[in-house]
Amino acid sequence: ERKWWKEAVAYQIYPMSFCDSNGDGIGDLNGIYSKLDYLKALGVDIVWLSPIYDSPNDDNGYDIRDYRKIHADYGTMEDFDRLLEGVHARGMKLIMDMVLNHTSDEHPWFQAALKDPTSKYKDYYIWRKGKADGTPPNNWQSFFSEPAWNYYPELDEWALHLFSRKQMDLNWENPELREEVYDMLNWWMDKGVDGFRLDVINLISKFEGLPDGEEGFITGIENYVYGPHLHEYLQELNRRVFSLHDSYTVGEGCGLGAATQVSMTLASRKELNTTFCFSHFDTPGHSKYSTYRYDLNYLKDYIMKTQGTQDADNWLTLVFENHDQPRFLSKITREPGEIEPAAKLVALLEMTLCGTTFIYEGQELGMRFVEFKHASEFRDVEAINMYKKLLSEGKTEEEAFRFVAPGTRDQTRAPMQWTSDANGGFTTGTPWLRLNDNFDTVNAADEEKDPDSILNFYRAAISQRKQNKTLVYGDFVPVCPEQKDFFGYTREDADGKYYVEINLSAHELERPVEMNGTLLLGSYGTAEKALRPFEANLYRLR
Ligand code: GLO
Repeated sequence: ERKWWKEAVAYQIYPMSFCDSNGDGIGDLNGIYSKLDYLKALGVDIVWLSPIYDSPNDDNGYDIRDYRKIHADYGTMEDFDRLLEGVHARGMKLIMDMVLNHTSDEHPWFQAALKDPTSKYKDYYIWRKGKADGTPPNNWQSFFSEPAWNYYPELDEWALHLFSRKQMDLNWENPELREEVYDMLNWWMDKGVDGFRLDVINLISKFEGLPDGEEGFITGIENYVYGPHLHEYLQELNRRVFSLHDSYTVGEGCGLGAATQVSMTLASRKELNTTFCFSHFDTPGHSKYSTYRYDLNYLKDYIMKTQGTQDADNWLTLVFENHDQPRFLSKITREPGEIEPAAKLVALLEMTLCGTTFIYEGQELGMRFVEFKHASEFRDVEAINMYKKLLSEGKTEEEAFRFVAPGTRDQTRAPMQWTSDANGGFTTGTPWLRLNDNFDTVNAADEEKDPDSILNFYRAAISQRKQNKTLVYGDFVPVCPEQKDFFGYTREDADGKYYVEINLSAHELERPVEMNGTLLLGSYGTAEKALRPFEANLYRLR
């Protein structure tokens, strides 16, 4: 069944880093408003805003203090309403990032719980007595290099936090809490937003008794990554909120493989429309902290497996970059001559496969890894905690810095590069996080003027996807799938047949097969006898 969100190109904005309109060094809603025409010209259909709610910003807004208030750094509710209108006036949709697994410890619910343990709000969170020896209730570790429990002497109890010590996990077993959440989500939907990106939504159900976990990278994770009530809660969310509106939902499935994620998105189950899968972000044996050359043959395998799971009942997402991961482009190559074709390769792939496609701000410009100079430049709580932990384990400052720098989430949170002016045109003030030094050559203004730029290639690839719905809905059939370093496939339905050929390597490659078609878009402009490094071409066959 065809749906607007299946055909959509979504664009993730990290508001802090997108565009600053008032010179305080922090991006804001009016800054986003001023770039709506840029987004429209790119071909964006859905704008996704990372959290813009009132928050002490321990985790840059993923720690919400008030779900119904705009963070003062970003503007006011009036600014938000104007932005939403501006998005809709351009025929685009807006989805909100929603953090439902936890709130800030400064949220009034948590504060009420602390003040009065008999209040109903106490049970909105997850409290336990410590062990007899004074240690936490279990051995769980948070995602941010700390134990997952805070001790509150006033209650003589511990409260669970899977992320930072200021992000307190909500108790989804409490029906009153769930009611508050549905009310709040419906309030945003009634305002006119078009859906939600749901942060770590698969973590909301924890196993009964919160048993000790097996010691590992994140000790305890098996006790909540796919909890016993997850499907029940998602169905309730769908029944009480999503299905009441023409909405689109994308859930973040943290620590889940592609196969498990499908269980949350089958249309017949009425839970979420789509989820993100990140298992292709790094090749096996590597993490976001490794600096290595990503082998695109691995990506090809991943795509062949996942595109196959597409059927009438399930829909995928295509995503290569977000605010939690280093730039994908820089994993493929850091060789100056290869960067442009590699960026175009990713663009062509994304716009010719099945799935709702996501672009992360700056991806369309070929923004790349940031050469951090010192740990004092890190702003991300995950990176800072990890750095401190490494020091406490005996690493030198230099060693700890070298380890964290390539993987810190600050990598993709570095401000947008709009122009070659001071601070890349992001702000007239002092940016909250350093920019990449290369904004004098990599920036939107210059790329707009250059017909061969990465930006204009993204525009062209998106425009092909919009003109030819076969690229969205057609059958995916691999061509010469055994051929190493080569990725070929056709997309076909009653309306047409298209062919994509890609050289996955940095060397020249003989075509394993010649197809007779019209070149619609090529990363080198025209096609030649052999495929050049990372060359990617799209043809119409009929
Ligand atoms: C990824 C999120 C991340 C948040 C975390 C806590 O896992 O997108 O940025 O820090 O979920 O809310």
